[in-house]
Amino acid sequence: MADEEVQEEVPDNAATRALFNGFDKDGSGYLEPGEAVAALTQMGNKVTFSDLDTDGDNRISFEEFEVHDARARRHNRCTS
Ligand SMILES: [Ca+2]
Repeated sequence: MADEEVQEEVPDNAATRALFNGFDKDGSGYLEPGEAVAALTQMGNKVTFSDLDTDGDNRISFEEFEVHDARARRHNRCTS
């Protein structure tokens, strides 16, 4: 039987983390270019891989993804 885990306060970025993990098919913690295609498509192709890959290492870290996602959320709030 699993120990009951203490539920810490859910961080604000939990939804972003879940989204990121959904795209990170191999669980590497990064979105490789092939995985990022699905993410970019879902974002409506308004951004390119290089828009997200701000440090140019050819993969999207959660931090890079989160920055963009936060920006997209702000944008959605403004336009809805
Ligand atoms: Ca990167």
